Amino acid sequence: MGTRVSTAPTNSGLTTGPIEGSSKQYLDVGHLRVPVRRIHLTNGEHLDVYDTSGPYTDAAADIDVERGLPRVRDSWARPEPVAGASTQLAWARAGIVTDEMRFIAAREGVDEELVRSEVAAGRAVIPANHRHPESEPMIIGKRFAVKINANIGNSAVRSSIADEVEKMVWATRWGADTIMDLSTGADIHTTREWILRNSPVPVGTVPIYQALEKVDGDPTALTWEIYRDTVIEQAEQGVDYMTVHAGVLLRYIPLTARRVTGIVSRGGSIMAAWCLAHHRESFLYTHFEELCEIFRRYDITFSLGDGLRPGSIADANDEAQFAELRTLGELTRIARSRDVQVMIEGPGHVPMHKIAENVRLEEELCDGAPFYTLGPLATDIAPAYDHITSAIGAAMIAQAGTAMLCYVTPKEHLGLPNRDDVKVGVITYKIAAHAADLAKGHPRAQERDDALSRARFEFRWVDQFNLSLDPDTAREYHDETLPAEPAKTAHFCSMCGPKFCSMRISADVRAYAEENGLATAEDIERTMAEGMASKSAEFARAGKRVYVPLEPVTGAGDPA
Ligand code: IRN
Ligand code: FE2
Repeated sequence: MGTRVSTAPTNSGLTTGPIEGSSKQYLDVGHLRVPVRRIHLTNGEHLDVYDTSGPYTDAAADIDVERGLPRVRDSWARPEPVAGASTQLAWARAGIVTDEMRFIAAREGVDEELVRSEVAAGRAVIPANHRHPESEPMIIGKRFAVKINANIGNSAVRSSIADEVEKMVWATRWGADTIMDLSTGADIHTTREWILRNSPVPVGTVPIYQALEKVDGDPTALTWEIYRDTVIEQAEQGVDYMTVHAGVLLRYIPLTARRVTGIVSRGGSIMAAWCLAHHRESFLYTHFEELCEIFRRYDITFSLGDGLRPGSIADANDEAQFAELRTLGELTRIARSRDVQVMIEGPGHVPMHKIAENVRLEEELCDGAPFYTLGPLATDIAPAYDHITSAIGAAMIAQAGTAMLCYVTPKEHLGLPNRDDVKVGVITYKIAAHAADLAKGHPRAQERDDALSRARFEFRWVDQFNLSLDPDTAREYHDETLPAEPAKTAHFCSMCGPKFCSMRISADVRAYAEENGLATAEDIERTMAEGMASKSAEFARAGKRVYVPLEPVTGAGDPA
């Protein structure tokens, strides 16, 4: 096992090198090089999967954090502005297929025209600031693979800048489609600069957080001018999408008074404090058109914030939440009329029976703009397991049409996530997103399930590990009880032991059927039944123990 590199940071402090069993490949699409992760199987086959990890998993890449990633998009064609707008939305509406759209079509395995028409209709967005040429374009929309976002960033207890870059590299290694830098505290500008110059995925921010730093944490001291200048500062650096809590209106704030958990959104609470202190309408709302002009110049995508999202099961789907959503719909129309791309942020904490209503209303009120939700947590009773409580809601809401899921880590509500928490959060959300892709019939989703199932049925253990979302942990769990190399080809694992492996019994049944020339479905069924009956008799004879004592693996092949 000398090839295990995926968890070892290199000298630069970054985790580089291929994921176990995979190599980085590029598909040549005209002058575009579209990355895929090729998983190599022991039977000579391979499977190419969507790859978010950028050059970091390319064994041949020469990574230098100080220099940043190659500015790939700089050499791509930039179409002429359409009526003054150089945005993917403007181009899509004018019938132009951009290089970004072409790249995305190849990545997703869909037609270019689907990409263009969904962007033109506002049902999908491509967050790609002109000033972030290092990024590999991706699309967020319900007709495409469900995406996940990982939040990184320090709070008052700060880590070093290199640590923040490593968090981004680490999150995208495991499959984060975008990352949001939610840093607060010192060095916010420099941290973001390093992340952007080294990020192969779109980067999002919440500019109100930095604006608040500039007024020493006093929300009432915020002004439109301070906020605007912060947005421009971040736009110049290349931030691809920004959360703007412009739907928190003065008159909605009283609607939260009787809630169990009030306003839980950071940005929402900052804006509510400002509105109440000045008794004026939010400057984000009153200056929204000016904001659109800035966003249009760089092609920044709005992520209209859910400042009034429910923070508990009790508050789900209440008046405050849906009043804000209606305003987000109004703002969506304003942004789109200026050729600015928009997605809509959603909850939060919602019990399962109230999830579908969220998607239905969002699509109706916001004219089909992509929905981007934070979970939602399907119950409040499991702190320390909120990656799971939220992945339940996330899978359901994604199946119902949500385009991107903001991950939740096991530390949610408890503390700042560490490296392991980030990985667990990302993998958990990949599961939710992929489960939804399968349910929605995304063209390529099932390929990987089928490949893994075949490997499992044929006892190709190494292939089973490598096809999984987290090969390292799968291998580690297997090796905990059967560490010897021959166990990697054994026709059982320690869960059922050699005698009671159902996969092996069915393989035996198939072999028996073949040898005896039994070919019809009925024959096979009868043979299966006989096989099962004989195994059941064997089970009874053996003393009806479900857990059999472990037997040491003695040699290669089938030891039983
Ligand atoms: C996603 C959906 N709803 C909220 N989010 C994310 O939560 C958003 O994208 C950003 O990362 C974070 C903003 O949190 P506050 O400021 O709304 O608490
Ligand atoms: Fe919460």
